[in-house]
Amino acid sequence: MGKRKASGNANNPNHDLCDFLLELADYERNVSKNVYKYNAYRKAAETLNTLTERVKSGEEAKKLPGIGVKIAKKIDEFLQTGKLQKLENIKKDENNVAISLLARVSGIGPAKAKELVDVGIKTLEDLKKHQDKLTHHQKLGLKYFDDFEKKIPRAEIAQIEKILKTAIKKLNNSYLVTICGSYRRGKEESGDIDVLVTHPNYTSKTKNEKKKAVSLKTIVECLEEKQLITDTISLGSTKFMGVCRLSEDKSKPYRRLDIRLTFYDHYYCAVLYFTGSDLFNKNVRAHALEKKYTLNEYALKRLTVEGCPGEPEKITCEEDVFKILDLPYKDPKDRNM
Ligand code: DTP
Repeated sequence: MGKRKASGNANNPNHDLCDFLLELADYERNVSKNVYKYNAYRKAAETLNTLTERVKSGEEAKKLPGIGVKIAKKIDEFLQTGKLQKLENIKKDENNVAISLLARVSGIGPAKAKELVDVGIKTLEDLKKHQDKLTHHQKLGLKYFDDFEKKIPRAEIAQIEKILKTAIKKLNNSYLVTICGSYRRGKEESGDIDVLVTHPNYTSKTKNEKKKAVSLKTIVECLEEKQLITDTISLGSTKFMGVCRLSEDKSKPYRRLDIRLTFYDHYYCAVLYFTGSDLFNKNVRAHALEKKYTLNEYALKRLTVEGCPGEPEKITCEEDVFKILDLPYKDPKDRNM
């Protein structure tokens, strides 16, 4: 999962407003641990990110989804003064700044960041001197800190996609491979690369012996051989977390890469989930509940009268989920909210 949620659109006429909202969101997640406010600021930033015109006042912004009285007031303050006192105050506290910085390291969450700051580890330099306090993941996060902060241009993911698909299909032509996340939503830049893989013979009903023919480890080894995967953060039977780089160009940054192997009968729910955006997912899930269904990354299930999930619906494409939930199909590029 991507760490930093930048506005992601350099041509966005409300770029500075999105940035301050995302800084507030980061603060709420990392320091206050208020997920509700974190989501609210992110939603407001996403709304502003979709506009083609500059917002002229808080009053005008208030008419948009996800922007209430309090955020509108902050927008007015920023438009009038070029800054936000609340953020200035937050930045005055060096522990807040340190927690926010350390939480940007891949593998370090808000709790670990606070724990480190509490024992006086406040900078990346401090972290480098205390690597004994870090897990394997966090050490890699530190090693590649600068690279992981860089957004991945769409064209580079397209190159990686080609290498991945060619290599995996060479192992077995029936593998299905989809790069999800913001790339699938058509964004020009992404924070990381989220890959889903399945095989028609690999279903939740497949017998264990047959399942062995489909192996994430084999896929990872093959991509290591191709010199695409450079580091492994973790490798289980269904999830790989690691690092990749285009090998032909050593000036290219190292990138965070996740590969998930899912059952064929779960694949399209997984594709829907990992395409996001997370706010879009939350809206679909809420709608599903209204329709007496429960939806997650594995399945869509009707709720019984007692409110328990029943048998999974047969899902053979993303459209099936929309149809069953009585929602008009949304192209991935329209799921940015
Ligand atoms: P980025 O460009 O920053 O990587 P992203 O690909 O949308 O943006 P992630 O890589 O963090 O975001 O996650 C991939 C998708 O997984 C995301 O779009 C939706 C889903 N997802 C992740 N976390 C959640 C969550 N908490 N709730 C719902 N969906 C989620």
